[in-house]
Amino acid sequence: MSRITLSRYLIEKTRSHNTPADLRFLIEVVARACKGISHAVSKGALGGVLGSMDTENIQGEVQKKLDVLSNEILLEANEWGGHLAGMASEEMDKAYQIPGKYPKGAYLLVFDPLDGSSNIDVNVSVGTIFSVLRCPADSFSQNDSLGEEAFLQPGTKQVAAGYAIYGPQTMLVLTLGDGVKGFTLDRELGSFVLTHDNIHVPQSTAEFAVNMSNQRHWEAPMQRYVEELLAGKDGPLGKDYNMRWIASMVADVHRILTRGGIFMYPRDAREPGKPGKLRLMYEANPMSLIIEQAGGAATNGSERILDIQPESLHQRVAVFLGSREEVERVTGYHHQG
Ligand code: AHM
Ligand code: MG
Repeated sequence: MSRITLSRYLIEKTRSHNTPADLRFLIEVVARACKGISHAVSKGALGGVLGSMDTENIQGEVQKKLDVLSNEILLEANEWGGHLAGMASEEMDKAYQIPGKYPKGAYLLVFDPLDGSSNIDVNVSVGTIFSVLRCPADSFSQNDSLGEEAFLQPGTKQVAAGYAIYGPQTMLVLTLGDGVKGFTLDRELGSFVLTHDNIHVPQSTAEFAVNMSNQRHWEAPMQRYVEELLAGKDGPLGKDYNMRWIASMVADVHRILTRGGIFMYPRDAREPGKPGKLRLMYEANPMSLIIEQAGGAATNGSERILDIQPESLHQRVAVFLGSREEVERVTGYHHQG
C-alpha cells in the first residue's frame, strides 16, 4: 500500500469532510515550518544555534537563540500565504499583524514556537505547539490592526491543534476535531508520513508526570492525590506508579498519548494570582484538544480547560491532563476542597 503523506491526508480530508482548502494550506505551511525548525534543532552546536540571547520574552524568561529562530521561521512561513488574519506566540508580547502587502485570511494561528526551552541546550526532546482559531468578524480596527480580543476564544473553538516533537524522530501530531493522527518525518522523502492512525490515550495507567520539586508549594487536593500515587500498592489506589518528568510538555504529552498517564502542572503558592506555569492559549488549549480527541481528559483542577474563557493572550492555567480515570480522580479531589 502506498504511504499516506500529510498532504494526501489533508487533500482527502478536504474532499470527504469539506475541510476548507485554506485550513489545509495552513496546516501544510505549519508543517513545513516545523521541518525547518527540526532541521535547525538537529544541527545543534554545529549550526551555532545553542545558547541564550540577551533578551527576555513577555513572561520575563531569557530567550534561547532557538526560541527566537523558531518564532521567525513560523512567522515568515505563515505571513504571506493569505490564510491568516493574525498570529500570536509565546515569544511575542502582542498579536502579530500580517504585513499590509499580503492578503488576510480567515484564521488565527497561536503557537509556542519551541516548547521545553530548558531542554534545548542539553539535547533532550523539544517541540512546537500550535492552535488554530477562526478570526471573528469585525476584528480589525479602523487602522487595520488586529487586537488581542480576536484571539480570546475558549479552546472549544479551536478548528485544529497540533504539535511537532523534535526527538529521536520528528513527528507531527494533529487533530482537526475528529480524532488524532500522528505523522513521522521521513527525512529522505522530506515529507510527514502517516504512521499513527487514530491515537488513543490508554484509560488506566500507572504513570504520572509532575515536577516534584515544587511539592511544598502545592494546594491540599494536589498533595492528597500525589501522596496516594506515591503510596502505591499500600495506598488507596492499590497499585504502584512510576514517575516521569521530561520537562518538555510536548515530550511528556507524547508519552502519555502513547502509553497513558497523567501530566500535572498545578496551581501553586509561589506566585499568587498566577495559576500554574503553563499558558492557556498556546500550551494548555491545543494539548487539551488533542488529549480529549484521543479519549482522555483535561482540566485545571476544577473545570474543563477547553471551556475556560481566556482573558489575556499569555494567561496561565493549572493543567491536569491524560488518562481519564486519573484526571477525574484529581479533579474530584479539587471539588471536595
Ligand atoms: P517553556 O515554554 O518556556 O519551555 O516552558 C514550558 C515548559 C513545559 O514544556 C514543561 O512542562 C515545563 O515548562 C517544565 O517546567 P519545569 O521547569 O518546572 O520542570
Ligand atoms: Mg512552552
